[in-house]
Amino acid sequence: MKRATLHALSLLVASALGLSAGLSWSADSLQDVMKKRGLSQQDLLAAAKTYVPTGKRDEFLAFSSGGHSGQVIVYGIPSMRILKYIGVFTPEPWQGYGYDEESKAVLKGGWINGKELTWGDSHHPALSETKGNYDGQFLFINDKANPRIAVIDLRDFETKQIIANPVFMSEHGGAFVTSNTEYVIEASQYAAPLDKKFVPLEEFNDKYRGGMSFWKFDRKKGRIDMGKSFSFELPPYSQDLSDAGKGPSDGWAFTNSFCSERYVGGIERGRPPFEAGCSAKDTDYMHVLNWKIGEKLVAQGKAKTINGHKVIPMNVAITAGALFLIPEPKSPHGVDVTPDGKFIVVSGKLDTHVSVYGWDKIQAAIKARRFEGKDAYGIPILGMRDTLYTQVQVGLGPLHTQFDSEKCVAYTSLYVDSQVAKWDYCKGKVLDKISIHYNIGHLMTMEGDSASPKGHYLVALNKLAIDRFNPVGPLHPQNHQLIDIGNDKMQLIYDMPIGLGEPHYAVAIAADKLKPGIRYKLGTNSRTDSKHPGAVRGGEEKTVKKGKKVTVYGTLIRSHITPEIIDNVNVGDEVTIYLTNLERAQDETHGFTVGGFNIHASVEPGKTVTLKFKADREGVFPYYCTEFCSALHLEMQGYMLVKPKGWKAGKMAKAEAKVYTKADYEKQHKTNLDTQAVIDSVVAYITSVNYKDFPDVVALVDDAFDQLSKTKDVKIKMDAAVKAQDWQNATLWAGQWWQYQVKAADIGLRAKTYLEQHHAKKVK
Ligand code: K7E
Ligand code: CUA
Repeated sequence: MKRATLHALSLLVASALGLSAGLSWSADSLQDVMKKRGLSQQDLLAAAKTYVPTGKRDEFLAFSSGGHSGQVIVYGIPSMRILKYIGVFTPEPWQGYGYDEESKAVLKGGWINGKELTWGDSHHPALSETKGNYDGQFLFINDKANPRIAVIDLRDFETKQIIANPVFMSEHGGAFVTSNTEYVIEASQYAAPLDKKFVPLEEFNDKYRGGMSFWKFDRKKGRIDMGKSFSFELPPYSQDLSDAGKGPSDGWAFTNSFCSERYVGGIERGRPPFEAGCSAKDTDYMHVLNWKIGEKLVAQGKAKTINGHKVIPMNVAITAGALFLIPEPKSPHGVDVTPDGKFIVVSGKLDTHVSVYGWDKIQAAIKARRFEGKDAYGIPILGMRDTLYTQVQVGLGPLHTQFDSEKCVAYTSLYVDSQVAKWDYCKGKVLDKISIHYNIGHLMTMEGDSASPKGHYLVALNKLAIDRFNPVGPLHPQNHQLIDIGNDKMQLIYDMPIGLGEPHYAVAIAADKLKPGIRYKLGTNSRTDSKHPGAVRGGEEKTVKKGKKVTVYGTLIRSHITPEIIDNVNVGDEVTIYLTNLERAQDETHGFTVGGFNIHASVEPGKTVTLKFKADREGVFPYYCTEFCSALHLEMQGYMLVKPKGWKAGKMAKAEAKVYTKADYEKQHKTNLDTQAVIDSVVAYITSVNYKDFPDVVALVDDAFDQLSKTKDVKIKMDAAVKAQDWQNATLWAGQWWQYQVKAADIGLRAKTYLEQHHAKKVK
């Protein structure tokens, strides 16, 4: 212990004085490395395009669906480095998501029928938009299996809300946002009765329904307002993906369908399976809906209420001119509105074409009431010939389309061909194709579904990886491939394995549009964005016992938890622990757990969390900080003692004998003075340069002085012990003084290194 202490100090001194081990550079030339690793010029070019040197950052941030993991994966482009998994529909222990009370409340919002759900089949993330452009404020994502939508705030990358759809049994066409994020769109998938009651399949056509929900987003609160939301009732056609209109088509929404045959299966009864019955016709229907009219219909009281949710009946929407159908070929998947809002691109999975519908043509047909008929529910059908602008043969199994910064240029994924087609929707011709590995689903260009796509890169989200990576068992990693689209010819530049399946869609935003915070206002409940009633400041910590309820108001700061002992708990008591992280410093997160109770919190600077559990058994329960936050992190610990029934304090042995002498105190005191000299030298350096020009360093210096300021109180206690010749406490308080010094020195050195690396200039 003492030797380790000295060693740590000598390291501090050495690094303060700028001493470092001699650097030895590898003598490899680029040619050597190429030869050794079998790399081509092309490989090198790809590496140079994707490599992000240490300390540098990515140009774009991608938010990928985590698929069945129910999470969102955040990674940088072009480096493809994973930055974070955001817990959304699934508990995520590192972030304490699902293990503290605040996040449990968020997850509870997504319970269905009182049933806890701990996973989701997340498909489509959507970034909030202003005038059709990404604004970097919020992210939404859907859950196909349990029809739900989640709201993530990009100020802290935390999930704030999960809502369950009250009228759908499954969904797929979410999350998509309208041009100013007025609404988050969610379309159903497999039809079912909207009231969620039992109806035999024989009554499928009459009683089963699809729908499209419009979730009102309150941007100020950063939450969906379910009370101001509504849905359109739709035929049981297996609605699929959706998109919102933009520019000239703003106010409208589109969703397609893949089983307008209304087939109900029954392979075990000798009937042809769903796949045959649902792909019998040559065309399905694109649904064209007007949500602005929908809003008015709801305001006029023309919606029904089903399960507490406003639903606009089909006949009401038809009469109001808010609902139309257009035939689309054949079992389509994606429906994507072009950046200018003038065209709608539909890909038929079983067709080799993408079909481009002209918005002006659709509008003209609606205006002239030029319908080719009505469907079985009385919805007017616009003619394909009247509305189609062009069809382009792109290849086998077209699924999804994204757009380039270059006008009229689009990219469509070809599932069967395992290719991406680059094509021009104005001229109606294919420009280039590239093979991917393998069986691509979605694809993503930078801000590629917004009103102003940025070009540069495309990511292919492939369904199969097959032979791409080191084998890790029969379940293979997912494969996201990065493609350079900055030139006429597409170039594949990176394979990125993802160990979480199955990501369906992803969205990428220019990194400089995101401005996440680094700390919360002290005492914040991050899941409600409000002041936490359990928050306390340093010095206000307390433990309150009322009957069988023990409530701890605690704090965390390098490197101690207050309180360190919780000893008023009896078996059967309900324990609530509030913890506030008092840190202001960047990245100084503390974690917390008491073993055996399935609780965990990640407490970022300023945050307050609640942990709750029943002390259902007697014993000694260590608790500790779970993030390696500082040199004395392991010592950031405590004990909760749970007494058995009827336990009475008897005669107890003294826990610790007095072991320290005057000599121990003097030795520690001298160490402190030496350390102070190191700190002074670092401070002298920092103040001798223009450190105030570096906000990061200013924050570090503030933090270091904050740590040092705590020594004042400690020194008073130490001096009192010295005066009383209590060498035990004098030595321990001297040790605590040194702890604060070490933390301050640690931060100070980080600041000094930063300044040296950024060539800070001497000031007078
Ligand atoms: Cu094509 Cu759910 Cu968007 Cu999968 S979906 S690929
Ligand atoms: Cu705080 Cu480890």
